[in-house]
Amino acid sequence: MRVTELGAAAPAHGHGHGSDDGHDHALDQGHGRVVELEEDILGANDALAAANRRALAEQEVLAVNLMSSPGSGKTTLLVRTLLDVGAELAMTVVEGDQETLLDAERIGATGTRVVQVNTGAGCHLDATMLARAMTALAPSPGSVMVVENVGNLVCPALFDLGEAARVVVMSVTEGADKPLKYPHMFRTADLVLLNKVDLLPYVDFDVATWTAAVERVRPGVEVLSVSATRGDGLDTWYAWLRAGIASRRGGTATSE
Ligand SMILES: Nc1nc2c(ncn2[C@@H]2O[C@H](COP(=O)(O)OP(=O)(O)OP(=O)(O)O)[C@@H](O)[C@H]2O)c(=O)[nH]1
Ligand SMILES: [Mg+2]
Repeated sequence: MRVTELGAAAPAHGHGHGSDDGHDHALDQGHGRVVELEEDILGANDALAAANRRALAEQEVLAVNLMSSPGSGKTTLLVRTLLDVGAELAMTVVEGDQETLLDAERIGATGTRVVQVNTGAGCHLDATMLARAMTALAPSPGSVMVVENVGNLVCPALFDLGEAARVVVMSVTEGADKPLKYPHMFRTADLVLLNKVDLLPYVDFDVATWTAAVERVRPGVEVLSVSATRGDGLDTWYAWLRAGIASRRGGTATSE
């Protein structure tokens, strides 16, 4: 059977993190003003993200942008992380969701300081939202601030928040082809976590195929297999966080 392929008519436009992506699905040659507006929005966001990045660097706060499709296990991983190393790393959390305080309540139950940002119809956090959350949270110098973005494998990738690192979570129930189908999310990742590996015996998910797909989209990126519920791989994830905050603190070792 022949498959007809229709690509985006106009080139995508850049945003922070040095990628070449944009909301190109809305663009075509008959919508020049839409292109301009989009560039304005992304340009304004990038300027604010740069200000956030400067402020976070000055305060020696490590900001980690945690992204995935809905339900991959971001909050579950965070809750477990906070219980295990939250005090050691002085962690705070910004929760992004379209509606509800549900995730913030799960985080708050661990005793961690958390701010919930509701985006309403919006599909991602942006740099303005993070700036407001940073003011409300006032993370302490030398701490780790994790930002759980809105569950969405597309839009959050396009908006730089001023984070120091991007962590993409994918779970084994989503299908090994997803890095190829949603490349923008993986293309700017600093770390990719494969979650729910406890379910591997029960799902049709080929880890080698998935790993090759990640490598094709983001060559050389660090990949970790984890189970937020069973605990697999979490020590390596915590070591990654410790190394990140140690370098942010100017190379001094963190307390164990
Ligand atoms: N078996 C298994 N289930 C998991 C694991 N991690 C998370 N889950 C389950 O997956 C479901 C979704 O987890 P959440 O942590 O809410 O996912 P999320 O990415 O925060 O979801 P959104 O915030 O809605 O995008 C819950 O039922 C979790 O218990 C895991 O490692 N193994
Ligand atoms: Mg969540």
